[in-house]
Amino acid sequence: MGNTKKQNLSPIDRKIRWRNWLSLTGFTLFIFAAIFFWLKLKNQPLDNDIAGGVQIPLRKVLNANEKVFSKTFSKQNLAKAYPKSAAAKVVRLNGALGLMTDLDDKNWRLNVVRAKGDTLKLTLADLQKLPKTQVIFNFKCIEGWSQISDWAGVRFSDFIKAYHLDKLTDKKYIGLVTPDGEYYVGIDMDSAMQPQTILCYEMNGKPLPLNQGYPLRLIIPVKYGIKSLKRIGVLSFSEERPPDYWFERGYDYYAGL
Ligand SMILES: Nc1nc2c(c(=O)[nH]1)N[C@H]1C(S)=C(S)[C@@H](COP(=O)(O)O)O[C@H]1N2
Ligand SMILES: [Mo]
Repeated sequence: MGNTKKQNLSPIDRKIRWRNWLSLTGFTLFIFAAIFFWLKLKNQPLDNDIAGGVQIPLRKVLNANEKVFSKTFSKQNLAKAYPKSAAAKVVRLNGALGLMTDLDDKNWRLNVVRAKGDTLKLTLADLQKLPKTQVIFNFKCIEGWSQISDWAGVRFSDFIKAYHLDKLTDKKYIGLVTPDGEYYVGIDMDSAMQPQTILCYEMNGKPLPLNQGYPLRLIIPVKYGIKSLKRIGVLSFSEERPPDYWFERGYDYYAGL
């Protein structure tokens, strides 16, 4: 009987049967292969150096992913760098809030508030002993001008490491204030720790001019100029947004580019 059935099959029916057989076999093979690879992966050694270790082949994939994402993140977050030849010789000047009183050069210190009643007092020489980083970028003011300029100082993140302030970077913000308290800004920690943010003491390879922030200013290329506070007196760390001069006057707190 079966024979007659087979003979009676039309070419179309045969094709359907053949296809059914093929897909069923293919699917079975796929399941076996999946089980095989899963068992193989399960028996791979763990990367035991970390808590909640995963199999080494999986870790390799995770590492590759991480590389891609950290690269795209930091690229997005990096201000364009320029060659020295592009930097202005005559650097624009803007804003003198907090610079109106005479600077007491001898007694100036960078006051780093580690906790209430615990303030680290640093001289300019202390900061100059740390590795120097040069930053040449397009400085942008919210008033509408921009200019490529050349600055140097110690990376904020290098300064943090050198003075063992790492724990304080768990806080959300840093606050900067001029010695007279007239100008003040708040900056989110991620931007402060970005590798182009410097505690700056040089412009075009020379000490900062008085009106551009001598002895120490912030240079933060991922923000508008308002955040690059000149003549830093006090640096503090906080979970809440520190007061910000231009935020109080209606500008965006973040002031990112
Ligand atoms: N102490 C202080 N820092 C300041 C300002 C200010 O008025 N006082 N103005 C800000 C603004 S709006 C800009 S654009 C830059 C200008 O820096 P420059 O004078 O070196 O060009 O400084 C910023 N830092
Ligand atoms: Mo500005």
